[in-house]
Amino acid sequence: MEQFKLKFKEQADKLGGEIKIMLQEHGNTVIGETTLAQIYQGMRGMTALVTETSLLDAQDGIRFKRRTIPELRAQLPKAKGGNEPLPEALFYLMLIGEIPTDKDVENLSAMLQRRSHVPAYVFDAMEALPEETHPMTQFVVGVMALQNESVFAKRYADGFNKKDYWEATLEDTLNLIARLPHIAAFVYRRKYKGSKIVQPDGMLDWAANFAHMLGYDNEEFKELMRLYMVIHSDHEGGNVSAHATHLVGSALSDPYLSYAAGMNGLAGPLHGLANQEVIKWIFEMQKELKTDAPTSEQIAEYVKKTLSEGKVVPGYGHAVLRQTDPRFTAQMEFGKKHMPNDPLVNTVWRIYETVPPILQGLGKVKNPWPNVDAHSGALLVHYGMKEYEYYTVLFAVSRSLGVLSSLCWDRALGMPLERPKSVTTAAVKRWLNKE
Ligand code: NMX
Ligand code: MLT
Repeated sequence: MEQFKLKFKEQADKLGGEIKIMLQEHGNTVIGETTLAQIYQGMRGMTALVTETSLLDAQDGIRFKRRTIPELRAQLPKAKGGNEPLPEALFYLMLIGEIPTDKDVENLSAMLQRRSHVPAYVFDAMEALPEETHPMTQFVVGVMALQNESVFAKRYADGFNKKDYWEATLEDTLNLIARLPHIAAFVYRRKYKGSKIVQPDGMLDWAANFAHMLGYDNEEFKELMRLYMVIHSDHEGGNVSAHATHLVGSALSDPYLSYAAGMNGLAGPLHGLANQEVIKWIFEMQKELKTDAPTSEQIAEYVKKTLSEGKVVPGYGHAVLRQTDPRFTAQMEFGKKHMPNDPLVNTVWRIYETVPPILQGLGKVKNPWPNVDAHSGALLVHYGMKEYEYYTVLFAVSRSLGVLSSLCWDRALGMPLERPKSVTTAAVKRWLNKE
């Protein structure tokens, strides 16, 4: 068995042993209370899940093994000549729990390269869809077609021991992560570039090769992809895509089925699709105001119009965060370094100065600050990727690193079927003696 798998198993056995003892000693400890409002209002603030890969703090943002986004950018290994962290290194950190060496990352990149072949029938399945089909739908159809390759599903059908679930899950995870950039690039090239497919370059790291297959060989764009793939990878377990992947996986649906379920959640406009909504909203504003560089006053008026139409301002607000998302800040830093004078990027920064006080003034928005989606599109447009309907596919490729690592932990720790209790409002009334 590969060293990487053995290392993960060692970590999982250690943690599994600790959890067993913890539950024997403290299994009945009460860690919180649930209010009636919480079960009607999206379970905000209700601790109900265990996710090992990352932890979100309302002020500091996401941490991976206690490391913030700026710390990851400083500490994770980089590509030769690059400054941004390699996503393979973060994947290693989420599974093995330590910062890998350059050699570890090289081995992981090579392992992914070896597993990256996508069978032709997957592309045929995607080609059967009308070209105008949303890129996220085409992408998920590709993932679902690839499910035929699931090692977990085959071994389960043959009847395998539950002690081996983790290994088949990790096997599928590595294969799927290796192949997703090919499926994603195929969607882009098919829909927007007349199906002119770009062959992979086996010498490149995972994110750079993805950029190359998309047709972007600019070194700066490759750096952007490395950063993008790191910062979008995981956001603890309660967000829609992570939670959906975990929930579906708890039925022992294999990683292909579970990941596809999660990505259907990512495709919603309050979640990952917000990144396309942000750019669409800015383009519409520019068109209406007939300027590429709207002033703060013009932006404020446009925001008020958006709100008066009963719409949300995309890219702003968050269910848990209560500060500017450090993933937004990381992208802003990238913009300041590589494109300080880009008019669209400058508009994003002007929106950042303008929107929070307006949302604050509504008195109901719990977090008026920008999230990750407020910035990503403008950086992509700078390098020529204007097809905003495609953006969530990039998010989905990145998110595979987090949600699939989590699924490996779920199976290695023997996590059970998830099945919370639900009630009817009539039952609630009976609790309250109102009926
Ligand atoms: N623009 C206008 N209204 C907002 C916004 C916003 N950006 N954010 C929250 N509100 C409203 C929200 O719709 C709700 O109104 P009502 O009571 O009339 O239904 C009220 O403020 C309270 O909502 P919160 O408790 O602050 O937010 P909640 O936790 O329910 O929702 C989001 C979080 C992220 C769904 C919400 O802030 C939103 O819709 N933002 C815009 C969409 C977006 O950027 N999503 C991307 C999230 C990041 N991601 O990648 O997943
Ligand atoms: C995410 O990255 O998943 C989003 O910020 C949404 C969330 O954390 O709820």
